[in-house]
Amino acid sequence: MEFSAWMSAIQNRCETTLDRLLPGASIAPQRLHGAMRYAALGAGKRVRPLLCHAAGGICGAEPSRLDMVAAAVELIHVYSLVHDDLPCMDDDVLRRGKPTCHVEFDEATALLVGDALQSLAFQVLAEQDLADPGVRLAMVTELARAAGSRGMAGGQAIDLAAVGQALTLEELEFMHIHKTGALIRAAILLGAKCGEPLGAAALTRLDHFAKIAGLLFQVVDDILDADASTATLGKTAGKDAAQNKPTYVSLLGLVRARDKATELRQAAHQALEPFGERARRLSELTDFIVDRHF
Ligand code: GRG
Repeated sequence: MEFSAWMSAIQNRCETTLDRLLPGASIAPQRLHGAMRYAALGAGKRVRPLLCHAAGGICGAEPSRLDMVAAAVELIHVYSLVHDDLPCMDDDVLRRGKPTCHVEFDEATALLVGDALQSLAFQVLAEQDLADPGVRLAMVTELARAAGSRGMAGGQAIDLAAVGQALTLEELEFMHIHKTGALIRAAILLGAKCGEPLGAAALTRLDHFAKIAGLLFQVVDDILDADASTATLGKTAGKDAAQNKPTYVSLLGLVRARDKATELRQAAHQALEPFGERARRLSELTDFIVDRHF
C-alpha cells in the first residue's frame, strides 16, 4: 500500500476509535462531553497514532490493539493542546483550524476537558483487553512517565520558565526532549509493546530512533512556526518569536535549523536500517515529519 493511503487509513481508524471511546455529546454532563469531542475529533495529523501503528508493524502487532493504544496517546496529546492554549499558558485562539477549546466553550470547561481526556487515556489502557495484565501495567507506567513532571508536563514547565531567557542549545534540547519528545517516544514504545516482544538490542535501537524522532518533530515545528502561514498551519504562526520563546530557529537561524533537521532525518533512517523492510512505515513517517507543511 502507498504511504499516503496507509496514512489515511490509520487516521480514519484513529478518528473512529476516538469517536467510539469518547462519551456522546448527549450524555450528561453534555457541555463537557461536547467540548471533549470538539477538541479531539475531526482534525489533527495524528502523528503519534501513526508512529504507534508503524512501530507496532515492526513486531507484528494486531491493528485493533494498536488502535486503542494509539487513541490513548492521542488523548494525552489533545489534553496537552487544550491546556497549552489556555490564557494562563500559551493563550491561543486557533487550533487545528478552528477556535481553541476555551474560546469555543469557556476556560473552566477547557480545563476540565484536559483533565477528563487524560483520565480517559489511562482508563483505555487499563480497561481494554489489549495484552496480558503485566504488559498493560507496563503501558500505563510508560504513558504516565511520558506525560508527567519528568516528561511532557515537566517540559511545559521548563518552556514557561524559558520565555525571554537565553537558553543554550543543550538547554533547548532538554526542554524539547521532555515537552514534545517524551510523548512521541511513548507512542513508538507503546506500539512496540502491542506485538511480539523485541529483544534488548532491537528495543534499544527503536528507543534511539524514538528519541531522534521526537527532536526532529520539534525542530521542524520550530521551522514551520517561523516560516509558514497561520492558514497553512491551522494555528497561529510566528508565536514563538512574538512571545520571545527560545527555539531552534532563534538559536541557530533558519538555515542551520534546516541543517539540523537534515542531520536528524539521516540519523533516524540510520537507526531504522537494521530493521529492514519491517520499519518501512517508520521510515516513511520520518520523511513525512520533515517534509510536512503544517
Ligand atoms: C499543558 C501539560 C501541558 C503540556 C503541553 C505539547 C505541549 C505541552 C504543548 C503544545 C504546544 C506546542 C506547539 C508544542 C510543540 C510541538 C507540538 C506538540 C505541536 C502540536 O502537535 P501536532 O503538530 O498537532 O502533532 P496536531 O494538531 O496535528 O495533532
